Amino acid sequence: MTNHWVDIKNADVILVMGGNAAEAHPCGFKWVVEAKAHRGARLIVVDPRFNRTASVADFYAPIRTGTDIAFLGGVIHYLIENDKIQHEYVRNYTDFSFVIRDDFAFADGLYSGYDAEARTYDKTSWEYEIGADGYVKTDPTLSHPRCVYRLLKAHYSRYTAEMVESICGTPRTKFMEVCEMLATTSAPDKAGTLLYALGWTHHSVGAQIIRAGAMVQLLLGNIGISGGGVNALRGHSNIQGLTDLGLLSDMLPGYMTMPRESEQKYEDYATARTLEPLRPNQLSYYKNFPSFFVSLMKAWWGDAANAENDWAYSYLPKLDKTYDILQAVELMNEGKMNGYICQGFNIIASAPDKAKVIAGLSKLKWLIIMDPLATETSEFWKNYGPFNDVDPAHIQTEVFRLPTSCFAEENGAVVSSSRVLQWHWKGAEPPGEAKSDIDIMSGIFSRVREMYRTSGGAFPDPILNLTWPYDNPESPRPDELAREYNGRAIAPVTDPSNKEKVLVKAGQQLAAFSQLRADGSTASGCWIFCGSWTEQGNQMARRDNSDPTGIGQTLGWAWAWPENRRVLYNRASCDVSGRPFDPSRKLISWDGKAWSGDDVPDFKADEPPELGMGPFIMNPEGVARFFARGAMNEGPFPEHYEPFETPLGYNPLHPDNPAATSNPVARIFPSDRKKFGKADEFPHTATTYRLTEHFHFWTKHARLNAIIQPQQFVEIGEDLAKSIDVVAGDRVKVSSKRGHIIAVAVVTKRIKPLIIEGKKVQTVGIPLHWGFKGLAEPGYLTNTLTPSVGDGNTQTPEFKSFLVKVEKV
Ligand SMILES: Nc1nc2c(c(=O)[nH]1)N[C@H]1C(S)=C(S)[C@@H](COP(=O)(O)OP(=O)(O)OC[C@H]3O[C@@H](n4cnc5c(=O)[nH]c(N)nc54)[C@H](O)[C@@H]3O)O[C@H]1N2
Ligand SMILES: Nc1nc2c(c(=O)[nH]1)N[C@H]1C(S)=C(S)[C@@H](COP(=O)(O)OP(=O)(O)OC[C@H]3O[C@@H](n4cnc5c(=O)[nH]c(N)nc54)[C@H](O)[C@@H]3O)O[C@H]1N2
Ligand SMILES: [Mo]
Repeated sequence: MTNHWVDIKNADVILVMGGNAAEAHPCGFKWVVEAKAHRGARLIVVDPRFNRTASVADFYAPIRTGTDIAFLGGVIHYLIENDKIQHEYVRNYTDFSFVIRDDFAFADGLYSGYDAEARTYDKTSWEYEIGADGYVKTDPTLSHPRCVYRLLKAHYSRYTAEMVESICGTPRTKFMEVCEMLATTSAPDKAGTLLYALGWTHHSVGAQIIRAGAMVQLLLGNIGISGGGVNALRGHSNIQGLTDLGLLSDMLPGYMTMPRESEQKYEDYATARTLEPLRPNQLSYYKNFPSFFVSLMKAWWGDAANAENDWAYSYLPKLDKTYDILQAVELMNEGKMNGYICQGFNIIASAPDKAKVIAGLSKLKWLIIMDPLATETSEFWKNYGPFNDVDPAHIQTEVFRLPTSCFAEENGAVVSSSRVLQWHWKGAEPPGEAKSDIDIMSGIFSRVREMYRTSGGAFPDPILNLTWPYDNPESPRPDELAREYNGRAIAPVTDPSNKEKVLVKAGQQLAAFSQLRADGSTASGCWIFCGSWTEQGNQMARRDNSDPTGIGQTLGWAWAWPENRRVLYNRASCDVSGRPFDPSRKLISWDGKAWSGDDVPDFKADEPPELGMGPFIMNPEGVARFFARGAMNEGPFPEHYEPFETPLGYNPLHPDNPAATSNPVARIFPSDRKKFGKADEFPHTATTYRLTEHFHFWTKHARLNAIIQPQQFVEIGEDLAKSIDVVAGDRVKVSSKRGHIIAVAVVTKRIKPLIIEGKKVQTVGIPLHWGFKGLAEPGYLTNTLTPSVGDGNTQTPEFKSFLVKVEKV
């Protein structure tokens, strides 16, 4: 979240799109209820189903799955055409006036530089024009034909309300009403927030949907302000912590990216990430990248990481490709992977195309399961009749089950969607032989290291030299790890402008990431967590809930990264001269000498506004981008592409170019290409989702949850039910190109057919919680049905839009 949970109560308009917050985030959703009750906020839901959030909304608009870019592109078009933009904001805080290179182009649904064979773009032309002074050229009059404003306006001119209706199936009048409500927040004293989750991410164009949402918020001046923001409501209770700590395979802690194969030299790696300002007097905070990176290497390898060996850069793997889940399953199937560790991961239940996952696991030599429960994955090799129809005689994979504890049986911190790190204390001892994940990983590590020590290996240095400074090496304590993430001074840390002045003594905990150094004098396991465990102790354990101005800025409650800041980009809540756009929702302001207020300024604390530094200090431009330059793989502006399984078979925006039907850069493995279904065989569009009563595949092991939601079902609309002669309670077979499930039909008014390009399209709703282990009635894994195709940027699977057929059984 750019903002935080409590701040939702400050919004005037709340758009829930691509998520079902009342169902999947019922505790956080109370702040939506607060906003409605105390501010008269209006809640809008745009969803293929009239879901539980819609049932308490002021306005609901239906949409076909996988078409949110068309909808949001239509909103952008509406805001520009009707002049409903926060002018002062976009003029000063975005790239509206920046001039783009003249070889940049968009035609037939593709941007300049496309390589159809490799399914990638050469992004060279997606860049600014640079002037003789080395800075981006701008045209503050916005009349230059290649300034970002003009390109943006031209790009979305095709996204008319008629086009939105035809692609999304959203009736034009409903679409217009959503636009009008959102547009009210373009006033400087109005705030609108955007809450999304998987209804946006689980698509082959997921990352671009989120960008489109962010662009709407920028036009409205809704980013950096209280009651605004682009707010990802995260999933598992500590999934935010997982990404923060770099547990995605292409990330290092603190969102530093892993080196690529082309970056064999440290210098190349660091230069590409150490960003110098692109406009005069901009901060470009990533110019400090080496401080973050070197401190990480010192935390990991201590004295073995030094200036002479480029901070042990050679120890880091250099990625030849992204090793995400789809890639892992593909490598298993190709016979290129020997073993796999599922730590808190029920892969046959949660990854797409179950048959492919089972085939992959069956080729492994070994599989380790670290989990408190006996998951489906741990018994993937057992025959469970129709629910898991495998032949154990043909599976030789050796499966090891290592029972773990749960968070309630451990001390530690959980990072919430608000970026708040909150410490908790164990409430019980783990049962039986269960051990914590830390103990299991430490046990494996110490044994592997011993084997390297005694028998050698191809490259023992990174293992043998790893810093392991814990009191009990077999069982590091959470507080020891937390202190290490924060970081400490190895040698005295001095003031750069006065080398005599010592800021932190050797051995002391650091107070903030501004104290990190690139000369090896500091160590920090995760630079964005710097400040969470200081010389003053554990900041995550703070429990002061005072809220001086009543807008929910409880800076004394736990600790938020970065630097205890609660609203990111909060400099943008003030006008150019440093006065809040809306004094009633003030976060910070310029008092003539410094920035201060009820949040930690996201800015250089003493930078006078008149010097013109932009509020988006992490960008070398200092402003926010409508034009994504090299960042996104599909192109600088989001464009609508159809889901890989499209009910239409073409892209209504580019009917004559098959290359632009679906995301031209989404990753598809050759073996998956033949596993896409077509609308003539599988006419209905399906989506998968969660229910409040269950948490994924684990609560079916808990008696009370199994009682309140005992049996697998699918939801279909009355119109579809009638056409296949099904009444509520009948059993139906839902098939896709990849397999089928059988479940009870819930016939509902909450899902209606949509008219897409003049054709009736039905939506089928499939909850995901069932499986063949646990106390609920055994069921099929929903992911028997879903396709294996990854988003063009994140490789997230297209779980939310695929084609099925429904029949009565
Ligand atoms: N009770 C409970 N709570 C949970 C979880 C759980 O299992 N149980 N899981 C947690 C996890 S890990 C996560 S990631 C979050 C997920 O939180 P959510 O994303 O809110 O959950 P979902 O139910 O997967 O999907 C949300 C909505 O997206 C809609 N949708 C589907 N396709 C589209 C589309 O193309 N466009 C739009 N606009 N909407 C679409 C669906 O109809 C559904 O209403 O929930 C977390 N909270
Ligand atoms: N079709 C479809 N597929 C989906 C989704 C969808 O919406 N539709 N949603 C996707 C999303 S957002 C997610 S997050 C994934 C979820 O996919 P998974 O993460 O694979 O699903 P969970 O059931 O949450 O599995 C987590 C496991 O962790 C175990 N666990 C709990 N606490 C601990 C612990 O402290 N240590 C260890 N080692 N294990 C623990 C639980 O017992 C459980 O078995 O599914 C994805 N798959
Ligand atoms: Mo999730």
